[in-house]
Amino acid sequence: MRRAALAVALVALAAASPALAADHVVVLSNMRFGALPANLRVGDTITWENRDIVAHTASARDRSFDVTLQPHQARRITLRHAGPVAFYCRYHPAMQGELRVAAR
Ligand SMILES: [Cu+2]
Repeated sequence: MRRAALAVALVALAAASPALAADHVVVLSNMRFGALPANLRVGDTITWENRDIVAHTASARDRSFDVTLQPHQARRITLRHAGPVAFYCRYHPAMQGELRVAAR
């Protein structure tokens, strides 16, 4: 009986241990967002890397993130919420995309 309780406790502990968060990169170049990472999870980070000679932003429509990227600047955000997150560039609204973030 006691051993069963211990086994249950160990399983619960394993389930609560988060897998390591991953770091992802999205490159902005030629006035567009590059390939978007798959398998995003809450707690992961995205580094937005602007390779253009003009400023851009990576702005979530739900306002969960909003970074301004000067030319050749990179900035990192952490994904805080699960679900689809539509985003765009405030300076160039035709630049847009959607992240799909799974719960951890
Ligand atoms: Cu832009």
